[in-house]
Amino acid sequence: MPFAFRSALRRGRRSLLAAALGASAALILPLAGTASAAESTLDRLKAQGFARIAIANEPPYTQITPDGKVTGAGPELAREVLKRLGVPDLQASVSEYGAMIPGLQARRFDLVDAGLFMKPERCRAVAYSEPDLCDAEAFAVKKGNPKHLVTYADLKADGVKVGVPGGGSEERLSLQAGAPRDRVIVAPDGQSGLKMLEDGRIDAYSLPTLSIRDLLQKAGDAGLEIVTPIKDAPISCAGAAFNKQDADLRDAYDRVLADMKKSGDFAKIIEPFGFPAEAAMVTTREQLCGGKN
Ligand code: 6CS
Repeated sequence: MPFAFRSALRRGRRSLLAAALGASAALILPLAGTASAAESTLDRLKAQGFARIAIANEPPYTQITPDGKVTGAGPELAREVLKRLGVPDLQASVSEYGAMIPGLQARRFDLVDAGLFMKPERCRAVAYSEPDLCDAEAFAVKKGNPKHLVTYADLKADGVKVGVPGGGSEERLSLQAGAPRDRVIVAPDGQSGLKMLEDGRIDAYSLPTLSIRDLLQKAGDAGLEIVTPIKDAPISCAGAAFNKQDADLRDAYDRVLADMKKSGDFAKIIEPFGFPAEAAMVTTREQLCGGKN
């Protein structure tokens, strides 16, 4: 092949290549552009300076104070871990427990740290951190517990009605124990649940022990009492929950959480809210999820 041609070819090939490269450069550029799409969620949170967190306003797990401050064991712990990861702030939105996982999947929130207990079906839907907040289940009942409700199985008894949070563990535990659907009543929040009990519309209101204790203490109604632990329900542990695609963020979160558990900072944050740090340190995500998460 004559030199000129070869060179032209080469030129041609080069221009082809350049064109291709150009094209591929053009390709690479958007890819590079999209590389930003691959920017990690942690990078995005650092850049925006805050993380969006879902809470249920169920003290001591999560609480919005009258002056609008977001607190409770979950947000205080998440705030400290995220701060150590370079994300200085949290922005909270109140959500029902049943809407938290769909909200994570739809990226309406960046994380949940509201005491969303680890259950295998939830572990299949989101990426959990290692355990943080552990608690038993409880009932609020009328003084003297007139219907002798001490287990979820007791809720099967004729005419017994129980109040539960929508999409929460207590709803699932009541139905799994055989309580008929039409006698498992969703209460939008703790105050409404107690009001339904006081008005005799339900015979028991079920939430975790620390939440029922907080509600009764604030209600100061001598006509109500707590039943805990509910013997046919496990001790449950929650963790911070993330979108399944944010395993990197979850892993980074876990590294800081592990350091804080070792240093005692974890206990310093959650124990003033009534949560035993030890309980979250003698179990693992794998055990609670019944396998890898
Ligand atoms: O994870 C749950 O479903 C439950 N956790 C808390 C802290 N409160 C109620 C809710 O049902």
